[in-house]
Amino acid sequence: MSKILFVYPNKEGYPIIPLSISVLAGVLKRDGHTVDVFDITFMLTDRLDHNAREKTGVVKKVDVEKYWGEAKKQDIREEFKKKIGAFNPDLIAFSIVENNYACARELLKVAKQITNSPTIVGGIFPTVAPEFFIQDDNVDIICIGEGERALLELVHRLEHAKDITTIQNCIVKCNGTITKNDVGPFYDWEPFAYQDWGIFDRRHLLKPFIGKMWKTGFFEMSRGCPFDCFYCANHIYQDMFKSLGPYHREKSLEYVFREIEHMKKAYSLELVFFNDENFLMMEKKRFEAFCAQMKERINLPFFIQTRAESLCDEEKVKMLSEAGCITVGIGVESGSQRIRRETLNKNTPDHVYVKAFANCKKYTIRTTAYVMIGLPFETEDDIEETAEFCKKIEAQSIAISIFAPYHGTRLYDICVKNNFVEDKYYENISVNDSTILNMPQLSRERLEGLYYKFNDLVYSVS
Ligand code: B12
Repeated sequence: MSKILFVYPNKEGYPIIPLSISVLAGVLKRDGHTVDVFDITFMLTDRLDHNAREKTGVVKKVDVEKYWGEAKKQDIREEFKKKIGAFNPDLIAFSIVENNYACARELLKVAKQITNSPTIVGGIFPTVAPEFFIQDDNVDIICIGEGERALLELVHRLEHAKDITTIQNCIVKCNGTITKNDVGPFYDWEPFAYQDWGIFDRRHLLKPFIGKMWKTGFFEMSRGCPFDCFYCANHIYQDMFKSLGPYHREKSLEYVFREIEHMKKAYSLELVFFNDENFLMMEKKRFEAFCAQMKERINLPFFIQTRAESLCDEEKVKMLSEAGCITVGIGVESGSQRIRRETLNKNTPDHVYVKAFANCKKYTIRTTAYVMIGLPFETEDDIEETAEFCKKIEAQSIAISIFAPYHGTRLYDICVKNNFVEDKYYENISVNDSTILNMPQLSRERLEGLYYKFNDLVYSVS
């Protein structure tokens, strides 16, 4: 049996157990392997992400230091060396989103300096931009798309000293040659495996919400999204995997509830968060069964994220509320219909948002409007329109972000074409309170001002 060390280069420091690692670790453990994680979350002095959330009013102020502990600066490279020395892994596995890539790159260097263990990278950034990793001598294998089958196969072949160059979903560098394999079938959650939270610091489970900390667990009921919004990387997935069937797939409800029941008991959960990109995109029968079982088997408050279109049916919203849903996150993105249609390719009309938010209000489900500002071609007037729109729909809270052009999105190409950014990797891609875009119609200073003022614009009485 093998020892696999995951690396979570969570440089923004917001405590969260990433589903990617917890799912992969669970699958490996079920197969009898030993798994651990090197997680930098609590080694940082700056909780960039949380601080921005508090400052913009996304979360109410809570004494997070009391629960997450005083942030103590640690030498991350040294800690990583110690971890590798103590665990002596057979494989080092990095999970990478674009804004933690710079940190991952440094740690990949450290890994190669002190061990001969192979390194594998996976996650959204290696999937949409494998070229960065093909060039990096510290990376041996790149996983494209889902990792469950690929990792199990790789670990098995390494263990039995078999050829690793032909594993589906993998780009493998071996003796100076690079082998790019095709993508294999989607993972179908079979056989059943629990996520593994045991390898993570328990402080990750504490989430601030309405002024208190809640023991929160993250779960998935489905994967994938069929839409083609220009700020999202989904179209790449749809394209890359189109030979395999529809990218959006659902996990069996029995498996979903078996896992939540187990985790609720093991970790005394108080709140459940569903990670699904568009939660309510399911057939009526499944939805009804979900609501009934959520109440009977779990009986905990829960959060979902879904498109406004799926909240227009009043009966459905009522059932959702009765099942225990206390907050719905809805992607409003921009209050300007022109920006939504032309820049974001999200053509949801205003009246759909109005109806969706009104339905939630009627059945006392708290609403969070996800909003982006600093979008390509956006003007100050558009941002004011967004604030007005949030007021109109009576969003109870606003999660505001400054737009970042991630690789793999159509907006990335649009930004490069219009010289708003260069075609390269920006280490500060997600800086919370600023932008990497250089746009003639909206200065950085003005944008930052609007970012911190946004909640006041919406909630101040005029
Ligand atoms: C839910 C979600 C969140 C949740 C995460 C909650 C949690 N506990 O995980 C929250 C809201 C916290 C969040 C935060 C952020 N998110 Co987010 N998020 C998503 C979303 C909608 C689903 C992700 C998910 O859970 N998928 C299910 C899991 C099982 O799949 P997975 O993560 O892809 O992992 C699989 C494979 O990628 C692969 N894999 C992953 N790692 C590894 C490692 C190895 C070694 C191997 C072999 C394979 C492998 O195997 C896994 C299992 O099959 C995606 C959209 C999407 N299509 O992915 C965006 C997405 C991942 N997020 C995105 C972004 C930008 C962010 C933030 C940076 C935003 C911000 N500035 O705060 C942060 C970063 C947080 C972090 N530290 O990683 C972007 C990433 C863009 C990019 N190119 O990097 C995405 C793709 C959305 C988009 N705009 O297109 N996010």
